[in-house]
Amino acid sequence: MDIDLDIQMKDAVEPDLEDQQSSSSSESFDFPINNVNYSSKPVELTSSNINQLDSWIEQLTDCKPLSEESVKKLCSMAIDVLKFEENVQPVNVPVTICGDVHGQFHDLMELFKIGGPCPDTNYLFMGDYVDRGYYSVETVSYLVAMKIRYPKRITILRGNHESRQITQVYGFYDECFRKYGSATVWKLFTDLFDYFPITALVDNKIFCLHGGLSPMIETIDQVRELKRVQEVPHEGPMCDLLWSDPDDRGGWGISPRGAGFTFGQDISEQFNHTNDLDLIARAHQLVMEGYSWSHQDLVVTIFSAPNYCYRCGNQAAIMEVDERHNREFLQYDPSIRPGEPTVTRKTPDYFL
Ligand SMILES: [Mn+2]
Repeated sequence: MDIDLDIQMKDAVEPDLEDQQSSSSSESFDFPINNVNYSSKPVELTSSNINQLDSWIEQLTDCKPLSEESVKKLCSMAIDVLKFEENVQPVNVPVTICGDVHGQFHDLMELFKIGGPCPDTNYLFMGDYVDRGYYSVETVSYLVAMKIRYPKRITILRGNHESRQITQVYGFYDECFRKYGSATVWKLFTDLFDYFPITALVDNKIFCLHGGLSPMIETIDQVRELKRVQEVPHEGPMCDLLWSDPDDRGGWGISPRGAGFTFGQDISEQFNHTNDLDLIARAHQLVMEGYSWSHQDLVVTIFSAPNYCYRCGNQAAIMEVDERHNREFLQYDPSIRPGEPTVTRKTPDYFL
């Protein structure tokens, strides 16, 4: 049984609209303009940048957040890497493909233990790094730092939670405010999210993205033409790629999430045939075993947050794809989180 605890778009939209009507203090966001420049090349890392990144990574490995000043540098360096990536970022095998992480930092460390350390193992993450868990700041800082440090070894796609609107409702905004005392770090990261690639293509055969297909997209080339450097829109092809879900019913359906669509096996068959694909790999839905096949193995869902929200009791999984395109799933359970109260359903002694 698949349980879907992910959110509905309308849940996120309504409080925000109310805020804007009832309060004059709501911030106005200046969205960066689409200034992706494919003509020049990313700057090479200097040895001082490498030292800086290594010390940030070391600090973050201990789950200690970076200073606001460091986050500012980190995000600026990350834009200089990510703006050169494509809407459909090419990725080579071997690679280990991962789903939602949602701020569960200690489980992310467990993921790297199970899958092997980066950069020895190549990684492709399919979005939703923030919200829900207690350590969105550390999680996204760590993954972004690794991306800059090892840009050819790790790919980080955008999920529907890498958005200004969603993070204001589901935890990341509040966590930034709590840990830094202002919204500055949240603003830096959400401005950075606009540059994240929205899909990846593994060896021209596995199409990877957070959500799913769009009725407005028939070919992968159409994804390449999108202007991605913007807040995740409420509708349209970019929204659908980050929000849609596969469904047992055929054709396109209205999504209960209030954004994106559901798509049936006929849609997946057509898309994979048109684009000469073996597989669509996506995340976005909680699946109890950590991975789940649909549409007669044309679509796989991967979810990498064990015991999601610290209460769902699910396993997590990652999918290794080797040089010969063999796939292997590695499943794992939640890590121990030191210093945190463990929630227990045991009856307190005083009731006995
Ligand atoms: Mn999602």
